[in-house]
Amino acid sequence: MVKKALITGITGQDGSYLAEFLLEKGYEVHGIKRRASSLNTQRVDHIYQDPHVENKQFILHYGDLTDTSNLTRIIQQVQPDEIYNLGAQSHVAVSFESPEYTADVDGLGTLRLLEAIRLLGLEKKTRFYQASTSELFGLVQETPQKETTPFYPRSPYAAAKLYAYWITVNYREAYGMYACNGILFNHESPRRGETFVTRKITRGLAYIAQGLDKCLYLGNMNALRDWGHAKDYVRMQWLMLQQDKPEDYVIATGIQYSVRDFVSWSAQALGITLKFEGEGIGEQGIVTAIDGENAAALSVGDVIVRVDPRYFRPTEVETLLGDPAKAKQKLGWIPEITVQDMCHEMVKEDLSIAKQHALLKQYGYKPPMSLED
Ligand code: NDP
Ligand code: GDR
Repeated sequence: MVKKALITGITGQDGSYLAEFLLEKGYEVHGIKRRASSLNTQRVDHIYQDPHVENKQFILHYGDLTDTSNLTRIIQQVQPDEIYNLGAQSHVAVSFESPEYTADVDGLGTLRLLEAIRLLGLEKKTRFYQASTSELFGLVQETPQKETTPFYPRSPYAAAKLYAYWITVNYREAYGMYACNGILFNHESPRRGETFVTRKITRGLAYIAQGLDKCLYLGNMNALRDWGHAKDYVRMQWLMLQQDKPEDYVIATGIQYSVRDFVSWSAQALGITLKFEGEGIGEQGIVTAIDGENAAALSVGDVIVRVDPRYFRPTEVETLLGDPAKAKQKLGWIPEITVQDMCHEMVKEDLSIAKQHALLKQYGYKPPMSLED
C-alpha cells in the first residue's frame, strides 16, 4: 500500500523539502495551499503534477488552518497515514503586529487538525507531527536546551506555539494518538523566506555587491542562534513518525553563532572583508578589502551594514543553543550540512539571482538573447 501524507504549509520552506523527501520515499503527498491573489507555489512548482495525469503522487488542496470544515473535509477525503502540521504565521516579529491571527493559525489551527482526526475516528490510523520550536524556550532557563528544559515564550508566536505543543501532548495522552512535537531550532536554506535574518543577509549583501542596493539594515546583531539546514531537519520530521512510540525531540546542531558572524561569512563568500565599528544602534559594517569580481561595485570604506532599531523586537530571544542528544541516540540523527556550508550555498543562489537582476537592469528589463547562455 502506498502511504499517504498530508502537509500543511507545503508552500513554505520546510513543506517544499519535506514534500520532495516523501515523494522520493514513494509516498502520495497531499498539501494544503492558501488561496492568494498571486501565485504562492514557487517552492513546489518543480514537483507539481498536471491534474490530468493519472496516478498522481502530488496533490494540492485549497485550505486554511483557520477553517475547521475545510480541514475536516480534506482529512476525510485524503485519509492520511501521516499529517505534518508545518503551516503557520511563522515570523516572530510579525506576530507582535498580528498576535490574534497568529494565535488562531499557530495555536488553534493545531487543535482543529487534532480534533478533525478524532472526529473522523482516525486516532489509530493517522500519525501527527507538530512543528514546535526553540522559541518555546525564549528567555532560556537552562543551556543548552533539551526536551526537559522549562519553556518561557517571549512573543505571541511562541505563546501560540506553546498552546500547540501542549494540545499535541494532551491528545497523545488523552486519546492514545501517535502525535509528536519536533522542537526544531532555526533551520535555513536558499528557500528561506526573504525576511528571516539569514536570507535577508545573503540576499541583501548579494544585491549590494552587484550594485543594486547600498546598505543592509539589521536589528539585534548580537542575537545567538543554533542554525542548521532545512534539508537535514525535514528528515527528522519523518523519522519521528516512524518510531514504535510517539515522543517529542529537540532538533539542533549544538553549535551557536551570532547574527554578526553570519553577516561576516556571507560577506566573505562574496569576496568582501568587513570590520564592525560602533555599538548598539551606532554599529556599522565597513568594507576593508575586496577580492574578486562579485563585489566590483563596492569600494574600501563603504558602509554596507547598519543597525536600524525598527527591527528590534519588544521582547527578544537573545540566545538559543540546542542539545540534540536524544535525537542522536534514539533516532540516529546527525546533521550533515554545516552552517558555514549552508551560508555559502545561500550566498551562491542569491548572487546568481542578483546577477540576473543586474543584467536585466543594465539592458532595461529587455535582456538580449545572449542572457540564455
Ligand atoms: P514558512 O514561513 O516558510 O512556511 C509557512 C507555511 O505556512 C507556508 O506554506 C504558508 O503559506 C503556510 N501558512 C501560513 N498561514 C497559513 C494559514 N492560515 N493556513 C494554512 N497555511 C498557512 O515556514 P518554515 O517552512 O520555515 O517553517 C515550517 C514550520 O516550522 C512553521 O510552523 C514554523 O513555525 C515552524 N518552525 C520553523 C523553524 C525554522 O527555523 N524554519 C524552526 C522551528 C519551527 P504561504 O506560502 O501561502 O504563505
Ligand atoms: P527567529 O528567526 O526569530 O529566530 O524565528 P529570525 O531569522 O527572524 O531572527 C533571528 C534573530 O536575528 C535577529 N535579527 C533579525 N531578524 C530579522 N528577521 N530581521 C532582521 O533585520 C534582524 N536583525 C537581527 C532577531 O532579532 C533574532 O534574534 C525563526 C522562525 O523560523 C520561527 O518560525 C522559528 O520558530 C524559529 O526561527 C526557531
